[in-house]
Amino acid sequence: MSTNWEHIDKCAKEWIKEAGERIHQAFRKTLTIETKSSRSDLVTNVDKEVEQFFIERIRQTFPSHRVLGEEGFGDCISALDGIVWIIDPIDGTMNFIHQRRNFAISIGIFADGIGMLGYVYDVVHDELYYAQKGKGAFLNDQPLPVLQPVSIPEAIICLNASWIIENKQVDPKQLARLVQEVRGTRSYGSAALEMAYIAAGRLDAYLTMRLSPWDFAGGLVIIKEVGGLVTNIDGEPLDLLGPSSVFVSKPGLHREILQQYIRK
Ligand code: 2AM
Ligand code: CA
Ligand code: CA
Ligand code: CA
Repeated sequence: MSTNWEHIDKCAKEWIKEAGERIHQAFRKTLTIETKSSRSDLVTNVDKEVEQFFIERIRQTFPSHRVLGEEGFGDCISALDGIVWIIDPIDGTMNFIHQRRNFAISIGIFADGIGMLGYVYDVVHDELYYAQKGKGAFLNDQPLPVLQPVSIPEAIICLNASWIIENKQVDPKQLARLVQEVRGTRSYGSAALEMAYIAAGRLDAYLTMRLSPWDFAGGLVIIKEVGGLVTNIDGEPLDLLGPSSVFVSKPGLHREILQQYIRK
C-alpha cells in the first residue's frame, strides 16, 4: 500500500499548531526547569508535555510509525526502516526559558531514512517553515525560492562564539579568520530556526560542532528542497541516529568554507 503523504502532512501541521497553542498557554504558568548534562543543557515540563502530545497523536493515528524524540518518550530507534518521526518538542529550550522567543518545534519525517516531510515552527512569530520532498519548501504557504550563490565577503554566517575558543573539533584560528572575512555573524541559539533562516535566505551558512538528529531532522528536509547543502564538518552526510557536527550553507559557499576554513 502506498503512503498518503498529504494526509501525514495535514496531521503534522494540525498537531504542530495545537502544540504551539499549548506552548502559548504554558507561558501563563510556572515552568519546572531541570538541567540535563550541564548547566546549559535544560529541559522543562513543557518540552516533555509537548513531546508526549505528539507521540500520543502519532500512535493513535499512525500505529505503524515510529518516533525518535529528544526527551525519550518515543521508541528506541537503532535503524531507520519504515516511517520514523524525529521530533524536537522545543528546540532552543534556553531561549524558551530566558527569552520567551527564538525557539521552535522541529519535526522531520523519514521513510527508510529518506527525508519526506520537514517542519520548523517558530511558535512566537507564528511562522511555519515546511517542505515535502520534491514539492518545494514554504514559509506559511509562501513558496521559498531556490537559494542563490553568495560570496564569502557578502555572507552572513551563523555560529556560536564557543567554537572560536579552543575546542577539539575545529581550529579556532581558522574560524576566527572566517569570522573576519565574512560580512557578519549571528547566533540565535536554536539549530532548527537557524536552518530555517538559511532556507528563507536570511542567513548564508550555519556551523556547529555537536547536534543530535532531533536538532536538524526538520531543517534538513527543508534545506534540501531549496537547494542548500547539509553535511558534517568533514563534508559527509549527517547521521540520523547519532550526534554529529553540522554545516549548512548555500551551494557555492559550502565547498569554499569547508576547504579553506574548516579542513585541518
Ligand atoms: P535544545 O534547545 O533542543 O537542547 C543551542 O545552541 C542549540 O543547540 C539548540 O538547538 C539546542 O537544542 C542544541 N543543543 C544540542 N545539544 C545541546 C546541549 N547539550 N546543550 C545545549 N544545547 C544543545
Ligand atoms: Ca535539549
Ligand atoms: Ca534541539
Ligand atoms: Ca529540545
